[in-house]
Amino acid sequence: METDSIRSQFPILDQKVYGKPLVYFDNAATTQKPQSVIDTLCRYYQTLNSNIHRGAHYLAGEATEEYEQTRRAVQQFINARHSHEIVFTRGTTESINLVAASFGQRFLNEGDEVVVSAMEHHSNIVPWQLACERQGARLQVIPFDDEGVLDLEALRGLLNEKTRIVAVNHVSNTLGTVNPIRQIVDIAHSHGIPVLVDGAQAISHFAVDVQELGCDFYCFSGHKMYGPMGVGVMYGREELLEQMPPYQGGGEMIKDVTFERTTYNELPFKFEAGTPAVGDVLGLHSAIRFMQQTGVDNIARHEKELTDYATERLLQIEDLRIYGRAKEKTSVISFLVGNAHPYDVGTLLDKLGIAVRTGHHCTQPIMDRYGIPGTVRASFAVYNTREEVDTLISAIERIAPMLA
Ligand code: C6P
Repeated sequence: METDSIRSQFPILDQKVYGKPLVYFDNAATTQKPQSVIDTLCRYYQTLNSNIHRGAHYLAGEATEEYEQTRRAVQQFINARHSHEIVFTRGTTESINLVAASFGQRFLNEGDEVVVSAMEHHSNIVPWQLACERQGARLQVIPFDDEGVLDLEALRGLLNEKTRIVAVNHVSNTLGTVNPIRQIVDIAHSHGIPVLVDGAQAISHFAVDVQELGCDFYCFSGHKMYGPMGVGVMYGREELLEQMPPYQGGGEMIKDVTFERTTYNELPFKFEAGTPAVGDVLGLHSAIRFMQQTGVDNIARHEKELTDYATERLLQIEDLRIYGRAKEKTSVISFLVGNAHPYDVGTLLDKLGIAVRTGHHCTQPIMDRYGIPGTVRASFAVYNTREEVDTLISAIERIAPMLA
């Protein structure tokens, strides 16, 4: 894989900030977009813009066709059994809220339990807390060890006849840990309990096969996989989606409306109320094409090499600690240097042209687990290079004494 030819597809990378070449290491927050995705958005608004599924005219027909083609592309990309198991949302957050609200309404009752892990993003905690509050259910939490590995024995101990669902991330956005989803699914399914996977940080890093994982729901965002903001996916198994009530009411999700009674549309439309982000959905199709053309396995290999290299070099810096040392991890490195506040490190790195994220990364329970206020987080994508890692290392070596 030629990193130069990949980088040349991302116009935003070719610029200076504060007079320094941009080193973009905030890919877990959002990835940059290749020209092909940007072109698709322009083409949609220049030649295709119209509302889908309803117009009797040419543009509406073409836009609908491309929208539904994207659904089939997503189905193939994650190997779902049916395209109607793919529901378009605004992103991971909306996907999880949809499941928590709808599944919660249908299956959660007083005294029931929902299991999440201690390394979840707030998006996979708060929607479940809201659902539990509404239904009188309780949240149970799977702990993780110092390295950032989930305690599966504890999970086994938490499951009982009151547990209705297990909701865990595939990859932690703070620790980088890749969780053993197949194993978690086997444990939960042996009790007849469904599993939701937050795939926000997995989908751009390695191949995801929902049938192989065996999960019941899989949620992700387009903007973290080289696609546009404003579009995401909720994959759900047909059998469960059929039993769940609509999340939002409005146009498109109905079959018949009278003041006495409304009947709902079939899957997936039952869960897609109102006008969707058609252009962004088409942009997601281009992002999938970009990943397939680059090769998902090539992306995984490149990012692993970069992460191993960066980890090794970072650990050579005096008094630098990495949070998240699981054997199975993706290209996220959270760290602290000496007693420097992460925000100060991030601000100084920014002035040197290096974009990282600092803070709790919407995972406050992880920070509480380690007793720290936050971390500095560098996260890599397919277009990042060893030279950029070297720039980061020299920058930290330069600023660490200033902050000691
Ligand atoms: N994490 C980060 O910098 P949305 O905002 O809906 O696209 O994704 C939410 C979300 C859910 N789960 C995980 C594991 C995530 O990492 C995120 C988003 C970003 O880490 C923004 S806080």
